[in-house]
Amino acid sequence: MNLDDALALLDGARAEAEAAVAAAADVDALDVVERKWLGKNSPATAVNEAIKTFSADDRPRAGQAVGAYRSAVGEAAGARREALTAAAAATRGPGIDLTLGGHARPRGHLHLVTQIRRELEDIFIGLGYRVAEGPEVEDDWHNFEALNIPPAHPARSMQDTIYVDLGAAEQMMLRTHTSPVQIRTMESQEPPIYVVAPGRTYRNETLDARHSPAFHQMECLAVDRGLTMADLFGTIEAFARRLFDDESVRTRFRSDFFPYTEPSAELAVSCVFCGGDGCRVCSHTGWIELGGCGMVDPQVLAGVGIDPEEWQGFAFGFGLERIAMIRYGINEIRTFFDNDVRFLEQY
Ligand code: FA5
Repeated sequence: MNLDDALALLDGARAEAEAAVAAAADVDALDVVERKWLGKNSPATAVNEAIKTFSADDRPRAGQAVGAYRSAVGEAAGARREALTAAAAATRGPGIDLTLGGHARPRGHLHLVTQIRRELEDIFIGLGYRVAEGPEVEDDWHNFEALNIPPAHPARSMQDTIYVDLGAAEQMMLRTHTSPVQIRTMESQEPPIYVVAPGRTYRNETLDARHSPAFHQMECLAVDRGLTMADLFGTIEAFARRLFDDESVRTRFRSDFFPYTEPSAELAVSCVFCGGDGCRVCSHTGWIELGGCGMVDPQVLAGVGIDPEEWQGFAFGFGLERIAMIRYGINEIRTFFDNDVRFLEQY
């Protein structure tokens, strides 16, 4: 083979190869065409073999011709391969592309109030308490009367709620606090008693930043021999330090009134944001109110058949939303039940 033969061979081969590429009906057929026109037995290889017999002047021209042939046929095959693949994908429809990876389902988590409730339960269980429960729809005796709040008592007007009349004798209501669980526990078990009772409570309340008609409280009740206010104060201090994970948190008790405790106190903790110096969260007082507490009134003990000469008790109750608001600096109670995932997923 001389140079002219080689150029003629490549010219003819190129035309044939391009026609074969265009005629390839699928990718498999195209593979066969490519092997034939660009592979080991192709005209390009034959010319390459012959080049070494050419004169030094002819070799570069022959080499260039082989290069031009390879790139022309190679490009035509590449374009045809792309077109065939796209056409095949279009006829398959959207299909399943296993290389894309999956769509993970977003995982939820417990509501902030439930998290706080469980954390508090753990703290009190660590102190030797049991968790008690009571119904959200309560009767008059447990919600009011057994707690020294008879029908005309002014404390009732501060805790108005939804009442359900079940005939003349019976009136049920949505409980206004968790204190009725104190009564239910004392009615059903002998002292010594150490229980906490978390749960939902309801009041006829205008919704504002810190008050809601439905909220959560946690009640704590201890009945044992020889309990004093020192036990009450010590228990509250221990729980507040554990809850806020801060040994410097101080507790404050100010004289207050609840018909079922005597003496009674309002319970506050030093502001965990400013350490008691005063800031926006604590309205510049340095203190944040958590709830109420006191020594169980001897009359309440006697009312459920526990001898107040032998047994003494202390109790306290506080709001769970309030604790969460303090702990995380949340200033709007509505956010707890708006159920906006953008808020809830932060905690
Ligand atoms: C009581 O409910 C008493 N039963 C507490 C108690 C228990 C006193 C045992 C003595 C012995 P008070 O009404 O202050 O007290 O409510 C206690 C806490 O519940 C408040 O400090 C607040 O944190 C929360 N709370 C009360 N009303 C609402 C409301 N409408 N929305 C949100 N939280 C509330």
